[in-house]
Amino acid sequence: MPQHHDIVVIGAGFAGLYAVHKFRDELGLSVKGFDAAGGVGGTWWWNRYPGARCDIESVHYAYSFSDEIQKRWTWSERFAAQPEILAYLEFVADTLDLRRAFTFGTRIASAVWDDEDHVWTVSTSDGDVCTTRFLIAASGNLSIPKPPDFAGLEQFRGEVYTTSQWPHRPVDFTGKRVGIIGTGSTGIQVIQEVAKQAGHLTVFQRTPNFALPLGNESLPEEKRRWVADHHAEIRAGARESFMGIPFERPEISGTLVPAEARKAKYDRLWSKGGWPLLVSSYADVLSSQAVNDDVADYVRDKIRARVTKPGVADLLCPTDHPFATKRLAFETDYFDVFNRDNVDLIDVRATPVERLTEGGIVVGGVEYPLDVLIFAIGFDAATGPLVHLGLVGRNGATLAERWKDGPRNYLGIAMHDFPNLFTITGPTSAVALYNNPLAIEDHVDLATDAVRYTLDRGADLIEATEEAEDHWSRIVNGLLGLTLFPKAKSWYMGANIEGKRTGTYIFTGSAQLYRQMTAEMQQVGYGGFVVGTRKAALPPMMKLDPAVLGLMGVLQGQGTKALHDCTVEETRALVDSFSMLQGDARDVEVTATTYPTAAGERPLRVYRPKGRGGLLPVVVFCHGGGFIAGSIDAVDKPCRALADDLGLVVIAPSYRLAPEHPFPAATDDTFAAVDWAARNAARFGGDADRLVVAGESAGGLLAAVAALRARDAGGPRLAAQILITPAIDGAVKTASRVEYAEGPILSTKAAEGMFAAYLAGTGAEMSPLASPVHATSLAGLPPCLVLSAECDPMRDEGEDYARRLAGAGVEVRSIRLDGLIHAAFSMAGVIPRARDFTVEIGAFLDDVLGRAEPQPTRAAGE
Ligand code: NA7
Repeated sequence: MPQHHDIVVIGAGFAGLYAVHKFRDELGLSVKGFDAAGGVGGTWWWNRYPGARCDIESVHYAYSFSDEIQKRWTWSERFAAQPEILAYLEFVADTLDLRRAFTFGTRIASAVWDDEDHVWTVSTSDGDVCTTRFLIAASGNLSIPKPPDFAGLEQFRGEVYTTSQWPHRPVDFTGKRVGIIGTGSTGIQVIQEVAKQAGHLTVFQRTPNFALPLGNESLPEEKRRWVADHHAEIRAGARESFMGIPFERPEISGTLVPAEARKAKYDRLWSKGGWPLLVSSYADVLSSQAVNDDVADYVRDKIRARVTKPGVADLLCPTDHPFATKRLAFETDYFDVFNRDNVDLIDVRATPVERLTEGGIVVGGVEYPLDVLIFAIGFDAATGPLVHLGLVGRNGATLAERWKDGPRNYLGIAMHDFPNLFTITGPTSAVALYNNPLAIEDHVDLATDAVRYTLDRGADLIEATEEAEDHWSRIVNGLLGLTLFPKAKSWYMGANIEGKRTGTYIFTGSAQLYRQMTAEMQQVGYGGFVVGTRKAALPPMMKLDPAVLGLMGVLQGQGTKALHDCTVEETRALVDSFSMLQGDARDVEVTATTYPTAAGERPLRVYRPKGRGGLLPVVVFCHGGGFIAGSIDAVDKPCRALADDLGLVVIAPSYRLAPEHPFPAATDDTFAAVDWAARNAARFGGDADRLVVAGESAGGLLAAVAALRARDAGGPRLAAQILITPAIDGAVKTASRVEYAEGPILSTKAAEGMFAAYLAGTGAEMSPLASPVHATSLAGLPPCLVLSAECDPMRDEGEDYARRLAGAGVEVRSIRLDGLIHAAFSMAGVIPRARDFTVEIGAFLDDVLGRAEPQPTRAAGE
């Protein structure tokens, strides 16, 4: 009988070591580990090449789970070199007595799922077989080297080294002619070192990379101790940051920042060394081509300033991919190396390597004689390490087959048909853009909790559903599509390996967002998994449009306060700041004027598309902001777009806000604006016979009330009403107010607080002017379009109101937009599907007004 374990862990790097500790020492399960290496350390056991060093600061590139370990270990440099990181992992393994769980020097040959007994049968390269209930693949992301496939490789008589399989003895390059292929992070590190020793170094470069100064320094003894003693303080907030390191927060966008201010910021961040230029500059550096170009130009200027050999500087300047869309590299004297007489740079993009000979490399018919050849050509990243495990799931499923079009899984950690398997830092999980030790802890914690959850329920099986995989694929693909990453041929995209399918291999939302999604999945009882025979419904966030998730990630990265925690002033500032999310302002005619209210004249803007003759329909648009915030400034761009897209005269009134001006100030003002529009539309080429009242959110309620008031006052005559994600009834309890109680963006608590501020002390709760649901009858109201968003706490009340209108004989169209959220309508700059609102409004107006204006097309991908 093969030996049986509760848990088999594959890999003894950061992930495998922590996994053994968690499952064995915390859950008390029987755990067996395997690693092909001769000891612990994973990546840091294998990658022993000269110059191998981590580019995350030492204090952050470490476990966080044990205060004792952090305090007992001190780091000698700001960025630790490979021997020190390996020593750290050996120290951790000894401290926690982890080595005894492992068999080293042993590869996993296969792991086959038994669907009757619900166990995995694991076979090793030694021919040993064991069974396990749960399988933990802690096999890393960058552990399968890309094989060199150069013609004539076997003929080369010199020494050949691969950086990730470096010998355990020192390699001496003194006086030798060395060639290096590969200028990624690894190549850049090794080139810096070898150039100083080799007789001559030839670098064969296919793609120049963006490399930033590392800013390494050795830490004096007292600083080392101080860092160890203060690690908790130093790392505080790490998990709430984009990358798992508490860097300075970026500004939300670089697009509106003047050039001098941008340059000053880049200078400051550059001088810090490491990642800040990317992560602390602008949140849209990886999504806005213009912002990215700006940073890229800055880096290229820095490279040109360093490299003195004519022509070489140009060759070293990356131009074929946006900044940071290939993994950023970090350097100390990489660019200076090319000023040395013993270093040559050969461009193998213009003329690829032809072949190897006995004595060198031939490029473009020229032979470069070499004694030593070093390959730094990268890895079959993300999927490679898992595909190589020989996993066979239910009904003979293999990953090679399943993933031939790119990886497919749930949260990057689990797969349908591969039950009881957890892939730590698996493809599409938050890892490539996240501080790996923290990613690993997060994923191992999740796997441990999943196993505990399963066993606590007396179950022996946990498995992701196909539906969950579908949603996860939609999300990670959508998130990737919002970025510039697809513009690079990188391992992030699976594009570095010939024949590998290019696609979504990484999670490009922030690590913080990923953590929120996994936490929600746990909160709803392993939503998207089958545990035993029980299938739990998908977590609400899984339904969100990817662009909404991307926005959430950006707002989290800004440290944006939840609306319900904001003061009135903070709410106003936040709502105004959302205008940053609205994209470019359309070029339309804008007239700023005023309209009379009971409290005097108030500002109002009229928008009219350019170049359109004749009378146009008129839409009075009431902005949102929960009665306490919002302004005609904040809604300027959506009004311009409405006018331009749909050929409308759009009139946006400012109205008095609570709490300074509670009910009925806002409804009185907006109704006065409708009246003004009816009387003044013609001045702006508007057709008063085609007058429509519209509004978003609180503005939706004001629009609905204005329609009611117009009916009861006998005018103005309205042709239609358009309610966009309207907040209709302050007091109502609906399912959507429970399901989306936390938002995104608008929480139920925030909405209730805003409505309470509007009605404060007026006792108007049951007044039809506070909410039209209190009207005795809704009959006789103009045709109504209600646009609701699936993931909006206000969704149901808008849809319920549409049903009530229909019940009263009003012509109603009610459309729910899947995956969208409250306020999405006015976030077109970051949520492409915001355009769906405009499309629906255009179609509705066509029908009720009998117009035939050109319509915008739907957002791409819809
Ligand atoms: P990378 O980043 O994949 O870099 C590999 C380098 O090797 C890159 O410059 C490649 O050029 C080059 N390469 C690969 N194949 C060839 C061929 N056939 N001819 C010429 N040049 C070639 O791997 P690294 O090891 O540097 O870094 C991996 C990760 O380790 C890094 O991202 C960090 O997370 C740590 P290409 O760009 O494909 O033109």
